[in-house]
Amino acid sequence: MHKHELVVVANRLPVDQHVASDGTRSWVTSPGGLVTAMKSVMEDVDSAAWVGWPGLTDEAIEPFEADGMSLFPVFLTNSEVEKYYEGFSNGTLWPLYHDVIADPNFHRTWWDAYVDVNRKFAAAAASVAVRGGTVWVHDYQLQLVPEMIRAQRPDLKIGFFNHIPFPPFELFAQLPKRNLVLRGLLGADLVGFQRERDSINFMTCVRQLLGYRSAEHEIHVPGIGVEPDRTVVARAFPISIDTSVYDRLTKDPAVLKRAEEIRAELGNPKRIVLGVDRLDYTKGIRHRLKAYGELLAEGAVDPHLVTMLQVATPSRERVDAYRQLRDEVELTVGRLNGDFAPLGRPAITYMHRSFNREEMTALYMAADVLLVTSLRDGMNLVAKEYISSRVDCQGVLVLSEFTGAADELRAATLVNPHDIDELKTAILHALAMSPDEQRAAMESLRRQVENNTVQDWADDFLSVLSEGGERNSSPHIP
Ligand code: GDG
Repeated sequence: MHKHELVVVANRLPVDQHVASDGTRSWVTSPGGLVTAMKSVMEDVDSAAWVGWPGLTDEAIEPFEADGMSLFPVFLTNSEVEKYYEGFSNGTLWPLYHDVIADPNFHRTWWDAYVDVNRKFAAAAASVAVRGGTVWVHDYQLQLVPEMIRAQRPDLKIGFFNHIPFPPFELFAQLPKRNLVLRGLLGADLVGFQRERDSINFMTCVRQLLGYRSAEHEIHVPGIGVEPDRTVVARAFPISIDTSVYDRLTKDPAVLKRAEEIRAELGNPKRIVLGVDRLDYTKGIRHRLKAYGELLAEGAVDPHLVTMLQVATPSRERVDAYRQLRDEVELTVGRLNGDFAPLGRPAITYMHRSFNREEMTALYMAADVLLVTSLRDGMNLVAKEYISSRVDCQGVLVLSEFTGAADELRAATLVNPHDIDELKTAILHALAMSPDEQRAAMESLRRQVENNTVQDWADDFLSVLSEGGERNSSPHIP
C-alpha cells in the first residue's frame, strides 16, 4: 500500500455521500473550516491522507480519492455509532467538557465501544503513515488514538488537537475512566487546545491524577520498562477561519444582492439582530431568547423597527437532550411571536435548517448585530466569520466571555450570558452604537482575524509538532 507523509485522523471524512435522483452516488467535499485548513497543508506535502468515518453504517467502503485527497474510510456499525458517537462522545464527554451545562450520562457499554472504535481509527492511521511521518488526530471522539498509534508506530510524530474546551480538574475528575483518557492523549508529542486555560486545565489533571511533573508547557512522561521518557507539549493554538473565502464572497455581486434582498424580505427593518448556531445547549440560545423576549415585553425593543433572525442548524437529533432543546426553543419562539409579532411579520424569524456559504455570508452582511451567547464554546467560528464578512467595518458583535474567541476578540461587546440583565443591556447598547463606534471596534476585530487565519493555525501546529516529534522519536518500528 502507498504510504503517506501526513495523515489526518478525524471522526468524519471531509466528504459526504450524495445520492442523485437517478440513484447515482458521488462524494461531495463538506464545506467545513477544518477541511479548508487541512487541504491547504495537505497540498504542501508530497502525500497526505485522511482517515475518518464516511457517515454510513450499512456498508464498508474501500479507500478512494476525492478532491485530490486520499481518503481511508473507517467502517462503523450502527451500534458503534450509537454507543461511541451518540453515547460516550456526545452523551458523556460533550456535556462534561462544556461545564456540565447538561447532565452527562455514562454507560460502560458506551466506553467499551469508544475503546474499540478508537482502536479501529488508530489501526487505520498506523497502516497508512510513512516511516517517520506525521499524524494529526482531531477532537474529543478520538482521545485514545494517540497512545494506540504510538504503541504500534513509535517512529511517528503524533499531534492531537481538541476542538472543544478541556474542563477544570474538579469536573474532569468526575469522568469514569479518566486516567485512561489522559494516557490516551499523552501518547501524542503535542496536545493542542483552543485556549491557554484549556491547556492549563489539562496539565493540572495530568499532575493531580497521574502525578507527572510539568513546567511551562511541557509534561514529563516517564517511560514504562524499556520505553524512554518523553516530553509532551501542551499548548494553545486558537483555531480560525479561511478569510479568503469571505474576501471573495463579499465581492460577489450575487451575495451583495442577496444581502439586500434579505433586508427587504425582513421588511427593511431599522436593525436586524442575528443568531447562527448549531442547535446545541452549549450555545445559550435559551438565554438569548429570554433576554430578547424581556426587551420585547418591556417595549425596549420595538418589533416594528427591530427584527431578530435565528438560524439553528439541525444537530445530533437522535440525542435526547437535543430533542428537548429543540422543543423548548420552538415553544419559546412561538410564544414570543404570539405575544409580540406585528401583523404578518414575526418578531423572531426562526430557521431550523442549513444554508450554503453564500447565503450565510449574505446573512452576516445584512445583520447589524450578531449575538453569540454560548455558555461554553471551544472557539466559536461564527463570530470570526461575521467579522470577516464585515468589509464595510459596520456591525456589532455581542460575544460571550465563555467562548474561546473572547480571549482574542477583545474589541467585541463582551457579555456574561448567564446574567440576563447584562445581556439585555449589551443588546440595547449594540443596537444604539453609532457608525463611528461600530467602525472603531470592527476595524480592530478585523485586524485580529486577518492576523490569525486557519492556515496560520495549521502551519503553527505542524511546525511545533515537527520540533517536538524530533525530540521524542524512536528509530525503530516494533
Ligand atoms: C466546534 C466547537 C469550535 C452553521 N450553520 C450553518 C453552517 N454553520 C457553520 C458555521 C461555522 C460552523 O458551522 C460552526 O462552528 P462553531 O465554531 O461556531 O461551532 P461548533 O460546530 O460547535 O464547532 C467550536 C469549532 O469546533 C472549531 O474548532 O470553534 O467551539 O464547538 O463555520 O458557519 N454552515 C453552513 N450552513 C449552515 O446553516 N454552510
